Amino acid sequence: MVRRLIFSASLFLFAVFACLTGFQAPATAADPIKLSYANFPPAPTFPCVQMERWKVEVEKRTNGQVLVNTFPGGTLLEAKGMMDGIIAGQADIGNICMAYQPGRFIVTNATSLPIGIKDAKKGSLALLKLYEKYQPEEFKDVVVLAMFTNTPGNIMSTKPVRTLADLKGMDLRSSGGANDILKAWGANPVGMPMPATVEALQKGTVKGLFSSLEVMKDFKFAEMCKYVTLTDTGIYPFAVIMNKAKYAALPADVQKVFMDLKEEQSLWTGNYIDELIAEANKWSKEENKVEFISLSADEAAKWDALLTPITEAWIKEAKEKGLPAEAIIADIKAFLK
Ligand code: DTR
Repeated sequence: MVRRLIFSASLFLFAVFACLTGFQAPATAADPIKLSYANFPPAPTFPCVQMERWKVEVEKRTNGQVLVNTFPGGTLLEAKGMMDGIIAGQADIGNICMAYQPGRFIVTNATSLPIGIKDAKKGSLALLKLYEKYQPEEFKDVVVLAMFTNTPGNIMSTKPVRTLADLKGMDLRSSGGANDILKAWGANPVGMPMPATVEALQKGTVKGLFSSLEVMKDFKFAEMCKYVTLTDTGIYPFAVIMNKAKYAALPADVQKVFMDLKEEQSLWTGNYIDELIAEANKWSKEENKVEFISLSADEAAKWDALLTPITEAWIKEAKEKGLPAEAIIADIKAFLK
């Protein structure tokens, strides 16, 4: 009787302790570690496809010790609140587009300057290497699980753009570093995250957008934008980040799975989007009769010349913030090789 009383009392005390301290019993196979993963664009788009691929790989490589619940379409956190939401623990893992907060991610956003990133595979690797070399302060409250870029930007529009004169004053949706590129060409950049673009195009608030061409298919922009002007410049950098305390609480073998996946996932995503572009272009041309416009050599030279001051301005600004700006640019170019 006394023993039973002592047993019940200890159980009660343990329950109180558990409630007060948030103590969690170690996960067993029957009781896996559950992680939430938030993403801002709709499920079929490439940032969410890479999220599902990561989930599958993690669940497989941890033998079911980890379960990842994915939340596409901004259902848990939306684009601009992603970074702070992950730091605050509103979701365990999240995917951010760094261009949506240009002042916050100065080092990694240097990859969005017009400095010759021509495909997402090389871009993604250069971005990840840049991050690892400089370990920018702005990531100190999270753990980076992957980094990748999209392919270079092109103009998708409802009216043809063949010359700088056609582009003058045209309202085009873009974000971050891409805004500077459009401004330099004389267009009027209208900043908003990608998911907001569908409505802006439908309402006519913008006459097109500047981004990677897979969105012609994934967001069905080809149904409204019947012209593509090939400019092939300016990528957007992305990062997959995890809440620091949640990561620290993971068993060492799970942490190893995550770290071993970092570069592989970054390259997988770069490769995936590179391949997606060919498919989207075919769909745009064949199913939606989109005209693809190549600039003449003379015209392209004029467009390129207008972009030189953008990198110079970034170097000046980054130096004022105490960053080794020239070394950052030189490193990105070296990592691309
Ligand atoms: N180009 C950036 C990023 C981007 C490119 N494709 C997608 C698809 C879904 C979300 C973001 C992006 C942008 O324009 O926002």
